[in-house]
Parts: sequence; C-alpha cells; structure tokens
Amino acid sequence: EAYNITVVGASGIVGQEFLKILDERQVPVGRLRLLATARSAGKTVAFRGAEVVIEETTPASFTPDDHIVFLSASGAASRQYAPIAAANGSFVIDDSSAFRMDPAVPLVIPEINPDDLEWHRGIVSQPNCTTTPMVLALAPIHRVNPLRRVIVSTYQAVAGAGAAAVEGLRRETEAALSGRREPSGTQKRDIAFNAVPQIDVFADDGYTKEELKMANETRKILHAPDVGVSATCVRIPTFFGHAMSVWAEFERPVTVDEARALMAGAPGVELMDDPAAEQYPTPMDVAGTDRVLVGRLRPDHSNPGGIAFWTVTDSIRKGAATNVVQIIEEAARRGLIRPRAGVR
Ligand code: 11C
Repeated sequence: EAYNITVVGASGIVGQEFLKILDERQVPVGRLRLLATARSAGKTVAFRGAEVVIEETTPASFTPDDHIVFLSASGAASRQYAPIAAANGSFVIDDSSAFRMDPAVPLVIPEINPDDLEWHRGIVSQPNCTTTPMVLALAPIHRVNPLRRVIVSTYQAVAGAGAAAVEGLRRETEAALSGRREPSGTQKRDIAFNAVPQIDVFADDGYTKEELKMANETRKILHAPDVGVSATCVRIPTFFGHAMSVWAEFERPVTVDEARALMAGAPGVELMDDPAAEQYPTPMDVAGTDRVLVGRLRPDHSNPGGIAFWTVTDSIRKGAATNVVQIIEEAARRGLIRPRAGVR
C-alpha cells in the first residue's frame, strides 16, 4: 500500500530532508502534496523523478485522502492545521512544540516508546532535536536503573534554527574574515566566532523554552515524571550536528562499564569512546548521518555513582526528519495508518 503524504513546511530544511529520507528508506508514496507559505508557493521540488509544485497552505489543503500529514512549519501553523488533518482521519506527525506536552498526544522516539503510538488520536508529536539524542543515550540505563537527575549543556548548530540561520552563519563568517561585522539577525547575538546562551525565548524562571523542552519532553518520553532536568542550551557557530555534555544520576549507582555495556547493546545509539586513542565524536562525524554517537563516558567525580558523557547528533536527521520517517514505519507496521475518511 502506498501512502498519500502531505507535507506542511515542504521548503524548509526539515521538510526537504524528510523527502530525501522517504526516498532513501523506500517509503511507498502515492500522491505527494507539498505545502508552504505563499513565499515558497510555485517553486518545484523533485521527488522520485517527478517535479512537485509547492502550494500555499490553507485549511482546504487537507483532504480525507491524506493518509499521512507531516507538519514542520511554525507552532501557529501546527495549531491551525493539525486538528483539521486529524479530523480528516489522517495520521498527523507534528514537528513543532505545539502538542508535545498535550496528554492526549504521544511524543515518540521509536527506539524508546513505540507503544505510545497505540493511543494516538490522530496527532503524534516529534521531540525537540536536542531531547532525542539525550534520551536515546539515557534510556538504556533508565530501563534497568531509573533515571533520577540530569544536568546538560548543549552546543547547538545553526541548522536547528533553519535554512536562513545556516545562510546567516555563512554570511557573518565571510564578513568577519574580511574584517567586517555584519550581524545576520538569525540568532539572538552575532553567531560567527561567538557562543549564544539563548535558544528560543525566556520563561519566568530564567530558563529558555528550549531548556524547558529538554526537561519536560525527557520526562514524558521516559514515563518518568519525577526526573529532575536542568539544561543550558547554547548556540555555537557550527553548521550541522548538535552536541551536548550530560551528567546523569540514577536510582542506584552506575559504573562506567555498566553504562558502556548498556549503551552498546541499545538500538539507536553508538559508542565512539576510546580516550587512549583520542576517540570521541564531533559534530563533523554525524553531519548528514543518522548516528547518535556517545563518547567521553566517565564517572561523575562530583557525584559518586553518577556518570558524565558527551553526545552528538545531526539535528535535521535523527533529531528531526529521520525520527519522523521511523515513526511512519513503526505506525505502519502496527497498522495505525489507514484511510479513515469521515471519522469524527
Ligand atoms: C534549535 N532545537 O536547535 C531547536 C530547533 O521545538 O522543535 C527545534 C525547536 C523545536 O534551534
């Protein structure tokens, strides 16, 4: 069976990667409808030898023959269009933060909580691209020794903020190397040769929304409402590949050897960790791949029984588009995607 797929945000960096991964993973696609804002309408995108014209998104863009609708635009677009698509009976995957904490909406990483797909009511949410790699690395230990507390600092590439931010870093860097300062306005401060400890806006408690997402989403995906998470999210001048430094504490002490053995046997996460050989992952090792690499695994000297590690992932691939395609594959295997025209 081939799926009729509609993509909202088709001209965006995640939308484009999603199309590439549908093709790479040979997802059977029937009719493909590409939607975006009026600015991108009329452009064409090549998919499996056909040229597909991008149309402007309107409420009428969604039809009961859409088997799958993927939204990767703004939170406002998701809030407006996801319920329309779900009411048509489509299987809706939303990449914004609009529904992630909605108790009626599963938030899914297929290697970790695929069973949550079973209770979807039309919409499934996709985690933030920083949450996914951290949870993939922690879950193998959490399964046998519940997670209690996490402290994390991120080093996030500009791709997480979209294609304009990638271009912004390129332009700022070129200008700076020619002795000019030309802020692109794509981050909260200059990004070339800088580090900016603000991603998204501030909440009342002094944390940014990006930092709060990491905490709330981790608890929801792991079904662990009492886990403490304190994050500091920082944008750095790399193009692709989010990195993070994680300190974690579990109910019982965990040794580095135990952590290493559990991570080594877990799906979706790979160790690249050999200090003697100076082996550890960097953003350049994961750019363009689906790898979630972990290195620098060591005991937390400030908290005996805890561990510290470093992990790196391409935020556009496993952090976003690949996870969405895996959700489609898993939901299809479970028979959860079907034409349900007229439901509700
Ligand atoms: C960034 N993590 O790197 C963000 C992008 O809630 O899906 C994704 C934000 C989100 O800027």
